[in-house]
Amino acid sequence: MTEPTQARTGRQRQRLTASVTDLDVTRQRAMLIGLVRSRDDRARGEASLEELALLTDTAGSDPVELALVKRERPVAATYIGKGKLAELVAISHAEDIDVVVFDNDLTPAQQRNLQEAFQCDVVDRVALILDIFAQHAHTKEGMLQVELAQLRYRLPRLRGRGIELSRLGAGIGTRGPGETKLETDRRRILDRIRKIESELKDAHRSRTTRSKQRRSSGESVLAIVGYTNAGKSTLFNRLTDAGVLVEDQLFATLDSTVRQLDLPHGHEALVSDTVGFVRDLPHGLVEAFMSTLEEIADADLLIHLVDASDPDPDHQLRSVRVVLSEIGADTVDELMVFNKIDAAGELTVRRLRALHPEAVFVSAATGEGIDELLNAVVAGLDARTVELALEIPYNKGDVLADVHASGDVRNLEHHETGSRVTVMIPHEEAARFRPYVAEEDVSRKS
Ligand SMILES: Nc1nc2c(ncn2[C@@H]2O[C@H](COP(=O)(O)OP(=O)(O)OP(=O)(O)O)[C@@H](O)[C@H]2O)c(=O)[nH]1
Ligand SMILES: [Mg+2]
Repeated sequence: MTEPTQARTGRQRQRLTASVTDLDVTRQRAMLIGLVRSRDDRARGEASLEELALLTDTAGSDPVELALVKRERPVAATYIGKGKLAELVAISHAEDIDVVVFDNDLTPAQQRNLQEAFQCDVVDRVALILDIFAQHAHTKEGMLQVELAQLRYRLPRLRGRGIELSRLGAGIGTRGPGETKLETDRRRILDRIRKIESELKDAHRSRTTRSKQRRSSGESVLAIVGYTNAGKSTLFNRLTDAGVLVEDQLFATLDSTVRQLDLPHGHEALVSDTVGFVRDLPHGLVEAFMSTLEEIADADLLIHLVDASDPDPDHQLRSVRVVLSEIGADTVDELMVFNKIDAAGELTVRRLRALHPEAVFVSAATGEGIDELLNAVVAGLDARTVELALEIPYNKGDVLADVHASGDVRNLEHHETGSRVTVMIPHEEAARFRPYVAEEDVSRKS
């Protein structure tokens, strides 16, 4: 599978950060290489490589060659075997390739060795995603988070490459906020990392204060989450008229936006549009973006948007769940919503409805299903589970029995003043236990 892919149209060609605008902006020609372990792995490998092509395009390079290599285990020094490597090097020379992108993680040593073999830049999926994030981050906090992830990624890769990288600065893996400040000296990088970490901590503190204020105003908070390009921002705009950026591009949204949303029957909520997820989202990036992503874990209800027109919506679903659990949001109630039903085809929609009877089906583009979604949100908020810490006097045995019957008791201790119970309970049922809420209401969610 080394046929050239067509350059995609309609996408933004060049999105360069200020630091590199004075450099050559012609698009790089990229060769993409994926590895599959067995024949059964092939379909997954091809889908992943196709997605890598989209990512490459989004990063501003043209994926002109795609190669899927079958190999049980990667070679320690060069990832792919000698013969295959020679073959691919020859193709890369013939095709005038500027950058080789591996779908899998490369060790710093593999990256160096491959660079020598190909005589051009070699990057992996992580570097590519970091590069896109670097180009798309706009707020101060977003830029700091990306820079932090980039510095941590580059640190072990400094040897012999650092100087070259900081001078070139024209392609994938070389751009980023603060590029000019980026010194190759290890110690300076470490200093910079520490400085960013402390700045992010400050940003985090003010964010936490804001979110506490919101909490105390008693408003419910919704977060739209999902795979990149699922249509989160389109839905967000339809719900709130916010006018955030929508693009047929991966990771168009990096900074979360919060708006007020009017729900049926006079309910109100805050809703946030968030960064999209992707398979194998680099862990370092998730970590660097943790303070942004924490908003998701803090929400009362997640609107989990899935692109119904994707050839494999289930893989989107799974990848998103992996990241949700990484950020501690897997316990937040979730409303599954399939989007783009206008583009998905009737049969697909019917199949998905059968597989996911609890889900809502919408088209954020045409507005179909949106009323149903709003009603489902209200129902979801009502039915969500909240955590209550109660203290029930011993003479109220009936209340304790009621707690046991209504919720899932997580902890029960007997104190002098009464039984202390931690219980997960449906929001609608929580109200009647209010008189027994212990010292501090631990329920962030009611
Ligand atoms: N046909 C169709 N296209 C849609 C629909 N919703 C969104 N899109 C398109 O899908 C693409 C991605 O939409 P976005 O709203 O930017 O997606 P996103 O999930 O915010 O993407 P990121 O922020 O990049 O993760 C755009 O080209 C939208 O026009 C829909 O209901 N139907
Ligand atoms: Mg978006």
